[in-house]
Amino acid sequence: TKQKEPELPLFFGWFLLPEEEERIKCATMDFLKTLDTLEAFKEHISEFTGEAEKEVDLEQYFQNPLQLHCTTKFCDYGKAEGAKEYAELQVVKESLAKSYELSVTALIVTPRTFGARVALTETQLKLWPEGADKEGVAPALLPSVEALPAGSRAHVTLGCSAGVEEVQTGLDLLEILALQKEGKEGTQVEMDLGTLTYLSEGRWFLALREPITADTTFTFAAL
Ligand code: 2AM
Repeated sequence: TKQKEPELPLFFGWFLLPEEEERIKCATMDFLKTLDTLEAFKEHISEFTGEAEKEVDLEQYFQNPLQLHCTTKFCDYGKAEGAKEYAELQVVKESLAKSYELSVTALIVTPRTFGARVALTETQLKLWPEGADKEGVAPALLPSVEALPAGSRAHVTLGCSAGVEEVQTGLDLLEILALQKEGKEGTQVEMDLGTLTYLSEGRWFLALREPITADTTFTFAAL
């Protein structure tokens, strides 16, 4: 008889502690509330609604994920490429259940996703799988993504619009970073939290003046 393989989780990542989750949700919701009242945002409202003039309540527009986290490796219970290798890495095994402080340096909003960019430290980058940044990236975007520093895709999904899967947040973030690198920034607005930049097709990037930190635990989710 075949020996049973050890089971692999859905994904590994840094999970925000419950009290941190509440704090981050409140701060980021306040930003959404302000964003949809800005004239600059209203000018591009049709990219969210499909119609000019129509209003959008961004707090309703994005559905909240169950538990805030920053995915390191999506394993899909072992079906994803490199899942087993990742789970067996010494650094992964040693890091399970350990505490990490994540630093959120920017927020992104697109018609599909709402997310927080995470700036990984050298230590945290050791848990970032090689090649993770470019996984599932459209061929046209690959060269720009390959030119970005490792870990550029690291993020916390804060919400997705109806019918959009969470994996989209990282892809939206990479697209924004690539556009920035090409100097394709549009309108800029100074906000209390930082500088908001428009990057065409309903994409917005808020560079935070002060990073928002969050205490997390590195672990896996089986659900
Ligand atoms: P996220 O990290 O952008 O939020 C479970 O589905 C988790 O794994 C989600 O948090 C999701 O997106 C992430 N995820 C799902 N599919 C993925 C993929 N193909 N590549 C990377 N991450 C993925």
